Amino acid sequence: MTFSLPNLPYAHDALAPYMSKETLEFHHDKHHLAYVNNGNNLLKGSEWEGKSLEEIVRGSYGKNAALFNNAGQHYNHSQFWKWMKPNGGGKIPGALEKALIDSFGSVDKAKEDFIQAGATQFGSGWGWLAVVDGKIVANKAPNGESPLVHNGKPILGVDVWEHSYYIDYRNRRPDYLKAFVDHLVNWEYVAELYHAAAG
Ligand code: MN3
Repeated sequence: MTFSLPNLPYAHDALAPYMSKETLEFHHDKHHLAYVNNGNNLLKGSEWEGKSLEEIVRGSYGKNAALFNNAGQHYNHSQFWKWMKPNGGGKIPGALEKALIDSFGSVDKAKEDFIQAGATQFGSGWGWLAVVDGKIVANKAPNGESPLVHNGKPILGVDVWEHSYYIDYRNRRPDYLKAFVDHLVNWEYVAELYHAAAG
């Protein structure tokens, strides 16, 4: 397969004021496109040509850093656009809510641990909720890494590279993370991934 840039599932201005049109124009139209183009160039003639995106991400990790960085970021961003929606952050579907309570003690604690993971990722990277051994865990990873390469199944991720929030929040990464959780997360999509991951 070759990588292609997915369309945003909403208009560029649909997530304002929590994520601006300008941020999405740079982040989706330029940053994500660069990962797609660089990834396609690096994929050509490699042993991963013709594999699925997840196979490429897992296979290139630790073996081909340049390909991994671009394929990993293509995977992360393709999901990231779907992890958000206009008027997001509302009610969490029942079965996912129960799973969050079982894993963290409460929904508030799950949100707090997710925000904390993103806030404490030093430098560029992502904050994650992932299913590991049937439980949901919060963690963080640098650069283009994700739970996919750490024996987990990602169900929610937030980009904490500065390009994701600096236009709208400047250096206030914790404010961005709180707005992401309170106003942007598409919990229905997270629930869909949770059910697929938990079987
Ligand atoms: Mn990004």
